[in-house]
Amino acid sequence: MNDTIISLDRHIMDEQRRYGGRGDFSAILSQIIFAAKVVAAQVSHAGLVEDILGRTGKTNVQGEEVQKLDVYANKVFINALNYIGKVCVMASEEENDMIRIPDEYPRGDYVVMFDPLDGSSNIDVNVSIGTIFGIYKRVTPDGDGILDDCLQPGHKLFGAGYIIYSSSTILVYSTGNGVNGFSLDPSVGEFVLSHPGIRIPPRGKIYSTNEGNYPYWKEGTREYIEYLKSDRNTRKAPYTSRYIGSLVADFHRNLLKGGIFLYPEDTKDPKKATGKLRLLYEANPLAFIVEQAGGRASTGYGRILDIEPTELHQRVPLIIGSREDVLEYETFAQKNQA
Ligand code: AHM
Ligand code: MG
Repeated sequence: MNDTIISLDRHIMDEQRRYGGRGDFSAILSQIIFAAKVVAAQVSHAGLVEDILGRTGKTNVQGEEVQKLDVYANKVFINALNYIGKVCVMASEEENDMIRIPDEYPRGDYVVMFDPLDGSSNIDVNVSIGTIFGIYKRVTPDGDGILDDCLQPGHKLFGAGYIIYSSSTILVYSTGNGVNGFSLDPSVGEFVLSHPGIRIPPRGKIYSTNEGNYPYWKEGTREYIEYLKSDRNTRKAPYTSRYIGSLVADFHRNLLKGGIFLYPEDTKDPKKATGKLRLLYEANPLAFIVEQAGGRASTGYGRILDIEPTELHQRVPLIIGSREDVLEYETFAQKNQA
């Protein structure tokens, strides 16, 4: 039996000692861990409790109105973070506007951006879903955080991570000193270090994309996917296709095994003309993690982390994964702009 299990709390404390800090970030992370455990517990019951599967307006046995799981997760994360005095403003994919800290609680120095339950169309069919978060230092001096605090480029991220609710619940995060993964041990109710020092292979053999969008992709993207499926590619053998349709799950697999995930812009749907996925809640945190693991994240035309955001719910093309694969896509994407 292993008697030197490293809990996530211990790891956070070790990182704080090693890299300094006042413990503010650790306090935020501890609340995210708590919220993740609450959401994980609900997700694991979702198959049993019919009413929490994607339906609202129903009442449960106590006569309370039942919330959709993504709405529930949103509230759990807000309530875990809004009272600790470390955060000045938040923004969530589930909310139209920024989330103010209630008047009765102090404001802190950090900004938290999150997607509380990504891949929510997969909830009803028992497929993996996840939470994604990014943490910035505020740019304004004090008081309520404002839009400028939220609209920071990803290279300013102080830390980022995700939680995947699957056969086990795993939390992966980085504060800019590499990437580590922790699995929730249900017998003790703690996350324990299971994936230390994650590095993504420089080249993979998996591609993940919604190929149903092929007719609406631009020329360069189509050619790239044809190239991967042929034996003309660098591997001299067709790539394997894997697409779950939950970004966190597709990303996590590729992070561990190597490969490329693509959600490029779409010429059919005007809403997806600039991509589907959200810069602040999805693309930036995962781009930060993949770079910390030695990979690359790009729009096809430039680095995700360099984008200066202009609005909260901004969408971007997201091409992310093994460094050599993403760089190769970028050479094909030049044709998209011709
Ligand atoms: P959501 O934030 O509404 O859940 O949408 C994001 C999800 C991602 O998890 C996934 O990568 C993508 O949408 C799948 O989109 P599609 O169904 O168009 O392939
Ligand atoms: Mg999402």
